[in-house]
Formats: sequence, structure tokens, C-alpha cells
Amino acid sequence: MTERIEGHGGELALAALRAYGVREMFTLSGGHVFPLYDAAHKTGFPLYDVRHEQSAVFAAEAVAKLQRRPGLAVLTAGPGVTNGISGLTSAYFNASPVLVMGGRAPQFRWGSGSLQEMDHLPLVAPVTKHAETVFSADDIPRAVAAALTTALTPHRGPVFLDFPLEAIFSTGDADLPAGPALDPVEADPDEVAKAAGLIAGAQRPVVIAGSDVYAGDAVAALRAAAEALDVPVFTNGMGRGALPPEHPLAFAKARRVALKGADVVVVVGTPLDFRLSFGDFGDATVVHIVDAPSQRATHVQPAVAPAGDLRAILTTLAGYTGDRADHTDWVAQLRTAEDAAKARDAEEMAAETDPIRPARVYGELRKVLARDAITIGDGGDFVSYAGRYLEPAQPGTWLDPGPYGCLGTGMGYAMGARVTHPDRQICVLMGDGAAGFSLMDVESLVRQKLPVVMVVGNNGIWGLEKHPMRAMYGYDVAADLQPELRYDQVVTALGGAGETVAKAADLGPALQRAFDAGVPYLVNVITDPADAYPRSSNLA
Ligand SMILES: Cc1ncc(C[n+]2csc(CCOP(=O)(O)OP(=O)(O)O)c2C)c(N)n1
Ligand SMILES: [Mg+2]
Repeated sequence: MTERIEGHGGELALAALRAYGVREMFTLSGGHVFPLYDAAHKTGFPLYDVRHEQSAVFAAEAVAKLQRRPGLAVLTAGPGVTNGISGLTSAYFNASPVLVMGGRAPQFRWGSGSLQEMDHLPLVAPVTKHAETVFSADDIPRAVAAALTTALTPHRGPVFLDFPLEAIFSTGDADLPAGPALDPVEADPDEVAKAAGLIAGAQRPVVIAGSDVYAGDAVAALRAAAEALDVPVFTNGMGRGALPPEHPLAFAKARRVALKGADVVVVVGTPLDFRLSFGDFGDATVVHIVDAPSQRATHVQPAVAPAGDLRAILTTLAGYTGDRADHTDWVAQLRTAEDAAKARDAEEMAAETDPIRPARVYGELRKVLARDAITIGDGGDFVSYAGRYLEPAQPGTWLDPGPYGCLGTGMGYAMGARVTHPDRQICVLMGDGAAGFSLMDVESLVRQKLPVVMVVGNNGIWGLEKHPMRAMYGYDVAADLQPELRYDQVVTALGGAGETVAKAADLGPALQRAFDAGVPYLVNVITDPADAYPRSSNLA
């Protein structure tokens, strides 16, 4: 029998949110959303507050990405919502099931000029799967349930609801929603069979697996399919770590060799975008496996593009019983390239240079990071190096901003990661430029006892912009920051701790102190401003 719920708008919303597995809210205060706080306060529902709304939405996104359940940010009307738009857009690009709940000026006097009276919907509609104003308290549980069902349905993504003041403050009653009931979308079996035949028959196949494989809980199925068909696997985004680095089919560095030599490229759970040369793999046959028909590329024509539940598709591939070519030599060829690239990387990660080069930072970090540590990248070149030198050992341990490439995710993602994994190492890798977007939220982390480690690659420049601008124009502007600025003192002033490191030999002990500190701790590493990430030759 359906349970009836009653209360004010905030209480009705929270009951529905709980039914959908939401376990905390991230917010920055505003009167328009007080009833949601009241509901949380009265029922012991965890509430984390921040110093800039972008951090609330990024925190909600980190929860959504890591835990594969909805993340919630509550933002006050007007500027609260507009400050959250970059976060919403990132979630949209990343297919993260984030719900942003906004306050809204009262409806009964709409047009009279209430404080922060604006219609948010036209602003958020292009970057959400669903955006709706809920005009009565009674209607809130239904709206929450509908929005979260949409957010959780592949292809996943953010949703937005706002509540006019009188709707959220008044009382009402409704049926308690039952919680998520999603029907998996079944791919066309003929297309899956065609994909299986192409992969099995290929002489030199390659799989590239991305975030939707993790989001769709299809990591084990990916591994089974790769093993059954003996196909080397590369990963990006949340797909990283899907196969542990020591797995014989796990590759990271031999991508260039692989894509140059492949006769079939299978891209699973990630778009054919700029990260994958827009799906142009020369003469190779392309198989694109996506979690919803909407994700099929329109700018290129893969040979086949099965669309549906990724776990089901990959499980079918794993069970393929037809003829298959032998890939032993191909896998061995890639392993040789991979090992050679790894040996080069190992040298760079151990290099004793003055000033320190980013590679050494990661060499030292790898010695102190646990296998289940969460690493978060927020920056330019310094984060490109992180992607190259860090090898996530488990899925769901690497958070990058994704294809929207928004700087400023750092402290929000860190908060969401810490809330998700209270006992793990959380390590944010930040450029000094990126640090400026969110470092004030260290205050939120300190105050709410959410310790994380920050490692800043402090080159004194917006490196990823300065070097290209110089290369293009012979000069650069708007690309310098204060050299050797003491970002560690900023963190200390906010109640955390930290230190500056300028010598490679001091890195290891500093990182150890950071992870032992038990408070937000920033290791400010002075790095070589002349060092530019080698974009054209970053992969073997
Ligand atoms: C919100 C936002 N603003 C601007 C950019 C453009 N941008 C990309 S990388 C970058 C430089 C980052 O500098 P830093 O964080 O210091 O890292 P570095 O490249 O120096 O290692 C900039 C400005 C962006 N991606 N996002
Ligand atoms: Mg920099």
C-alpha cells in the first residue's frame, strides 16, 4: 500500500529524496530554501555547506559519479542558481545524475519585483535533462520522483527543480514515491551480434572504455568481454581503473601505437569527441557502443553502434561463441610498446631536477597513495601529467572534470569524495591557477572536519594557456600568476595546514605529513615554469 506523507514542502521533498537514495545535501544558505534545511535538521539528514555554489554542485556531482546514485545541491534563488550553472553543465557533459533544487521568488506576486525574482528555467534548460517549476507543496514528491527517474535513466544527467516561496513553505500531503524503477534499455540484438563478429574477427582490435561503463555498473562485464575476446583495453574518465594496471589486457601508454595499428576500434561508453580524435581512426572499422540511442555520433558513421544497457551488451559480447582470430601477437606488440613507454615514464618520475618537474611529483605521490585512494585533477598541464603518470588501480577512484574542462572542481569534488569515502585517502591535484577558483572552500572542509590532501603544481603561470599562446604569437598576455605564491599559507589561514616544497628530495616526507595530518593540508610544490606538457607526443 502506498504510504501517505504530509508536512511542509521541504519535508515532502526530503521524503521523496530519501526514497531515491539521496543521502546528503550540499548547499549555501538562502532564505528561499529554509524549509529544506528544516526538514534535514529535524530528521538528522546530513547537510554540508560551502562558500560558493559551484562547490555545492561539484560536490553533488562527485557523489553522483563515485556512488552511481543521485547527488543533491540546494541553491537559493537567483544568484545561488546562476553560480551553480557551470557545475550543472559539467554534470550534463559527464552524464552525472545530479539534482539541483533552487529557491524561487513567490509566484503570487510574480512580476512585482521580489528579491531575486527571475525565471531560472530558460538558463538551465539547455544543460539539464529536465527543468521544472513546482507550484504546490502537494506536487513536490511527484516532481522529485520524476526528475530523479530522468536523471538516473541512461543516458544519465542533471535535472533541476525550483519551488516558488509559497509552495515550499506551505504544507501539503502526497503519496510517498516508491523509489527508482528503471527498465534497462535493450540494445538491438542484431547490432550486438554484428559488433561481436567484428571484434572477434578483427586481427588487431582495441577497446576504449569510458565513464558510462562505470556509471552503468558494467566494469565486470567489460573485463569479461575483453578476456573472452582477448582484446586490449584503454580507458578514459571514470572508466580508468576498470581493469587493474597489472591485468594483461590493461593498457594506457601504447594508445598511439594501438590506434595506428588497429583494424577495429571499439569505443564503449564515451563519446567520439575531441578526446578520441572525433571518431576518426583512419582505416579502422569503428564500433561505438553507447548506453542510449541519443549517444550515437552524428558527425561520423561507425560500422555499428549498439545502444542500450552496457552491462547487457558487454555480457553478450563475453558470451560470444563464434569463430575468432588469434590476437596473441597483437597484444604482445602493444605490451612491448607499453613497457617501453612505462620505462621512459619511470625515469622521468625519478628525475632529480631543480626546479622540480611535475613528473617527479607524481613519482613521489605514487609511493604514498593507497590502491583505493581517490585522486582528483583540477588544472591544466599539471593535471595532464597526473593523467599520464597516475594509474588508477580500481574503478571509481579517478575524478577529472570531463569534456567540459571546467576549472574549479577541486574543493567541491574533494568534499563529495570525502563524504563518500570517510576512510580513504583523498588527494586533489591542482594547478596554481585552478586553485584560485575554489580554495576558499578549504574553510568549509576544515569547519566540517573533512580532511583532504591538496598538491599544487605551482609554476606561477596558467601553463596550459601561456605555452600555447607563446607558440602561436611569440608572446603571451594574461597568463602570469604570482611566482612561488604561498598557497599553503592560504590553507593554514583557513584552519588547515601545509608547506612549500622546492627540492625534489623533500617531496616524499611532505606528502607523508600531508596524509597523516588529519586536517586539510596543502603541499605547495614549486615547479618549473619552463616545463610544458608535450601535447603532440604525450602518448607512445
Ligand atoms: C573555468 C575555466 N576558465 C578557463 C579555462 C581555460 N584554461 C584551461 S587550462 C588553463 C590553465 C590552468 O592553469 P593551472 O591551473 O595553473 O595549471 P597549469 O597549466 O599551469 O599546470 C586555463 C586558464 C578553463 N578550462 N576553465
Ligand atoms: Mg599553473
